[in-house]
Amino acid sequence: MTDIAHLAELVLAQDKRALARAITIIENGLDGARELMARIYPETGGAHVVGVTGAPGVGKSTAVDGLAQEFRRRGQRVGVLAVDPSSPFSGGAILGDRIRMQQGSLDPGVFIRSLASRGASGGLCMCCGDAVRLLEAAGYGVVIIETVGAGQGEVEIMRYAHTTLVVVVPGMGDEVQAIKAGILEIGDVFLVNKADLPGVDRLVRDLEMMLDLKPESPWRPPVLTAVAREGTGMAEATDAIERHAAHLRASGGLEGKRALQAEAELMDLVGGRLLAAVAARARERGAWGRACARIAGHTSDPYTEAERLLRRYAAEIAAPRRRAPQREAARRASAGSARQPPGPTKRPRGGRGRQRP
Ligand SMILES: Nc1nc2c(ncn2[C@@H]2O[C@H](COP(=O)(O)OP(=O)(O)OP(=O)(O)O)[C@@H](O)[C@H]2O)c(=O)[nH]1
Ligand SMILES: [Mg+2]
Repeated sequence: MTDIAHLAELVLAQDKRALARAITIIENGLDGARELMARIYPETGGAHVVGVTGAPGVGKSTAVDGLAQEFRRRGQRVGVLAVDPSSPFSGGAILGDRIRMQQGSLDPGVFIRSLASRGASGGLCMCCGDAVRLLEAAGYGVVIIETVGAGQGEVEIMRYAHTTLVVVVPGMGDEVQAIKAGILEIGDVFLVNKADLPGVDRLVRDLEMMLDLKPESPWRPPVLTAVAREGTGMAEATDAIERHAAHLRASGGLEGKRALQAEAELMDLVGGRLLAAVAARARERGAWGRACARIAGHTSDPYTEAERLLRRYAAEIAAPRRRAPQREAARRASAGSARQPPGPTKRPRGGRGRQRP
């Protein structure tokens, strides 16, 4: 048995240390990451994934701790992922989170892990999705992802969530911030935290009013209040998450979300690899540089150049083995003499033969 196969078995056997090691492997894109995911994949898809987002300092970690404890009381095993999409140097903040959430982490039914944000665009999100799957494989029925509301990264991470809980606090101009950051669009449940501070009623009213303006839908996001630091409001928030999960199951929304997620992931993977392969080949032959020069020199436009590169190299990538020996033979034959290679070489489908782009 390979080391990865053994590791996958340990993860499935709910071994926490193996789980931590497995997440490190996928987080850093180490050898074996793909094999690991392939091995555990059949055992994934079982968790309800809750995304918790909101501006810095609104009490997300405190609330996540409270929610995790509440889900534990209800017999669930809970996995928590803390992701900071905005900064690759989030060690300090994450460490703070670890300490704050320690109460939860002493419980063997809770697994807490921070995911560093690094790598090229898309890398982080694949890693987040894979971390969720590892937690599912290890039998966590609820996975909570905490992420700072920081725009694009947050929205991408939220594509893994089935229920998105948006945390807001009074007195931060959140009313306006809320609309700006587009949280009204992503929130399935709104939690007005720090309800011990003034301005709570007003914020709740404003949020309700903004929700009234949205087109009617079968799920009306509830607006709840909490004092997460004291643990109040956590049971109600957990109720709301469970109600939303039941709504998704009953309405077929869960399948819809899964399909969208699969689509987005496949797009990322195919798109990323296709780009890498086309760019590598085109660079190797100088075509990439020539295309860039033509665009920069205004003798051609980016659309034309992109189309040209795709026609030439995507077709070649699609069927490299079938054509390669033929072309090699033709090249050898023509290298020895001034003669044209015998007969036309088969042209790539949709491409323009041997013309150099
Ligand atoms: N007054 C009050 N303070 C709270 C409440 N909940 C959390 N806090 C405090 O708010 C501060 C931030 O809490 P966190 O849970 O770390 O907030 P966060 O949103 O996770 O912060 P980042 O992850 O850094 O964005 C801490 O000092 C908490 O003690 C609350 O209900 N009332
Ligand atoms: Mg936090």
